[in-house]
Amino acid sequence: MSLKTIDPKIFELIKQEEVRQKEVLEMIPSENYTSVAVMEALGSVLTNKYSEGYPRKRYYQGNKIIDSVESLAQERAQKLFGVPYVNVQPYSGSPANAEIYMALLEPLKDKIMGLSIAFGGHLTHGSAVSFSGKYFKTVAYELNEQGLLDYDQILETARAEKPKIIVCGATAYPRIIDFKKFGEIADEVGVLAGSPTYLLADISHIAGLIVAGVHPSPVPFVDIIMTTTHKTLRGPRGAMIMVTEKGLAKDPELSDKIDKAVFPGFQGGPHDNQTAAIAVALEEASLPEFKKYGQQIVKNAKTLADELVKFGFDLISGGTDNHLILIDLTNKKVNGAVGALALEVAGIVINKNAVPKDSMPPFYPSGIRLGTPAITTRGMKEKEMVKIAAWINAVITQVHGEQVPETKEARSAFWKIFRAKVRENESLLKIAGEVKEFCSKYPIS
Ligand code: DSN
Repeated sequence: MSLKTIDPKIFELIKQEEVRQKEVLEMIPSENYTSVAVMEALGSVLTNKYSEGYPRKRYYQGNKIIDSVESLAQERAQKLFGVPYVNVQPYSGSPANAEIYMALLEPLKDKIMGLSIAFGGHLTHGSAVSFSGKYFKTVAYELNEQGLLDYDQILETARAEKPKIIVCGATAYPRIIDFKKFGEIADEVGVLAGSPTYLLADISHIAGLIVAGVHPSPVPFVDIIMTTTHKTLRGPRGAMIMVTEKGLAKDPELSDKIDKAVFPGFQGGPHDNQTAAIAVALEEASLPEFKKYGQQIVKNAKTLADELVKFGFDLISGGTDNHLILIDLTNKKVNGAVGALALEVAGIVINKNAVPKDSMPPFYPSGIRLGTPAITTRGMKEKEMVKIAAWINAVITQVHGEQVPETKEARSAFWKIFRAKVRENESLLKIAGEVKEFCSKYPIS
């Protein structure tokens, strides 16, 4: 029986979401539109199968075909990234990072060093509210006054703290990451500590850019790489853990340790439909068009950044090298949550985000984060970015002065009133109409 017949409510909600995705500018930098081919694999009969274990070593029968699917995904990832080993089973990025820590660290004893979440790191890079900060010792590094990674400070902290694992990678860092420098830091600290210091590159945001050759690859310099598969890589939700030649030279058992941590350490049966969809996305990413796509993502982000700067927006680090722009709205007298909601009302979907040294709480941060992967997938180019920047400026101008109060009680009262008011703002609704008309020219295939 079809979805429409068995569950018209869910059918209708999916249709509504499809329309929403078509009619707005999706500019959350971690989101993208997967291809129909990826979704076909994801919605296939492979979802029916259990396949605990790995190719040719399964704990369930009937896995001959699944073995081929998983091996194909592994081979494609190995070739695309140039690594000797890939585990394609992690359900998503957070479990994948947990699995890496489980493989290499002793809980409550060993230390993770990662970029502070307040400066653009991910929750799983050692934040106190995630398992990474609860079950392991942690030390964080920060960005400098210019909003850039400060490799001297990172080296100094690493020397003093001797972490067992250093994480390089971020969810809100708009600049090139110097993996070579991170590699030198990890190697030096390993010598000082007298045991390996592993370097993990979390490339979730930039994997597609690396494949396209528009961001340097971490492969020669790091030991382990984790990436989600659904951001610039444009696959389904999922993740992969890769082991490099350097990592294997440091620890010949590294891939075995990772495999054991993924299954049976952390997960049960892999989601074979997800694995197949990852394989499809990797195939797509190996095509020449994908290089052009990656180049265009960056060109678009740079154009958008330049235009926003012209309107007086305060971009962290002054601009971007990748797909992502982080803006501190303080000089515009607009809170990040206010700006994000106003933009949503106007059909521009971005996310509120903390900025370095933010004095506001995470639900009402001072900034917004936006990116170009999804709108580039729709075929938008530099001239469209100019138009989008003008809309963003018009929206933020509309909510100028809408600051979030300092106390918790006043904040809730303010938010309730603002939320109702902004949804009826005629100027924003007019922009939403223009955005909808504009988006109709860029179909999602
Ligand atoms: N939630 C992802 C992001 O938006 O960057 C990271 O997990």
